[in-house]
Amino acid sequence: MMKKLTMAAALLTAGLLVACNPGKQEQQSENWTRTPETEKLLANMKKTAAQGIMFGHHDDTVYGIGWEGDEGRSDVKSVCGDYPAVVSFDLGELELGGPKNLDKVAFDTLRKEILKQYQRGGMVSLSWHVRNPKTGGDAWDVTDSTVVRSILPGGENHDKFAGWLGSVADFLNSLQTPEGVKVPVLFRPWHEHTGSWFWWGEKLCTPDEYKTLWHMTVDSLRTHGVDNALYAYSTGGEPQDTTQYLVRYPGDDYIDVIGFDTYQFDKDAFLETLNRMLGIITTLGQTHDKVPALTEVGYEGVPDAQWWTGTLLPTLEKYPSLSYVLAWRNAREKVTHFYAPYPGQASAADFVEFYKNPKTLFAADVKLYE
Ligand code: BMA
Repeated sequence: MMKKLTMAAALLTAGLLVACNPGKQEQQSENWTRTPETEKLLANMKKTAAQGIMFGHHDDTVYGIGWEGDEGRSDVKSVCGDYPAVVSFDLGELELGGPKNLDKVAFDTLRKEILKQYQRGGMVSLSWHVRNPKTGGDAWDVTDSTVVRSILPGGENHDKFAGWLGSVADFLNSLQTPEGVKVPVLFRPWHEHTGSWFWWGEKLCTPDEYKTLWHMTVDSLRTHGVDNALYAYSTGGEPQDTTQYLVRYPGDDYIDVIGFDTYQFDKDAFLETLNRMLGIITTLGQTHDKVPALTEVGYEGVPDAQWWTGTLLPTLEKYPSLSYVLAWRNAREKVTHFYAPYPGQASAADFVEFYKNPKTLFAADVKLYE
């Protein structure tokens, strides 16, 4: 009930602000602040770009190829000697209230690992492969194209979804050091929405519905006192230009990081997408004062032994304002599904060269909260 009322209050405020201030439609929530550490993170993400590009890896410290839950272990560290500067985790199924996420990692473990990454001076990004609130299926259930509408204000699943946002807020608010400092995170929900494989994807909702989904999400978290989050908007590789990239952009007041996700299948197509999209986010990063990042990338199984220094790095180097690049997970339960090397893997030696390059930054190279 509490959640319902808070949500209603936030949306009412949002509506009033838009009504009184039609020229500034984007500014729907006010009276929110960021913790000093969160401000530092944002400022340092911009600053470190001048030094180089931070390397990131999803689920890096919770499992890898042939191991799970070993204290301090990381496939990336086992190969090059340092942790990634960015570690990402997923909040999928937090909304169900169980102890583990969709990839069977305990939320208590995530909380501890997020704190450790903060103590290293590195950053944490959180995605949310949230279940389908209408059908009960997973994030990839696209059988119903009215799901987003159903959770917006007035929709039949609005109250249920408000509760789900409340559980995300509780988790983000619970990320604290023993001294009570809230750990800043980059929250990256509603990603790859320019494709249609998630229930919030392009063919599953209108641009207005998608933007309202974002406004509702961020306004709700802010209303719940989340002041330790930055927000990332990340498309797939579909947009052809800056105009297309911005079709569903929720507005500068809601977004801090602009990125995209793309994977290599065919090399030429991958390089074309990478260059086109990096050009788009570089331009928009400047004109909108946002931090550009390659929020997910990879070549499954990294079968090209020179991929890191032969394909990825030479392209990234052409876009010096880029903050970070993040490789997807090394699945311990699906051993061909990995995106970073592990000792003995075909691209491991090349990854060490990538690590040694002065333009790549790992955990020991960054101090994001000072
Ligand atoms: C996908 C795959 C899935 C996983 C999901 C969320 O890309 O890795 O196996 O469940 O991400 O992490």
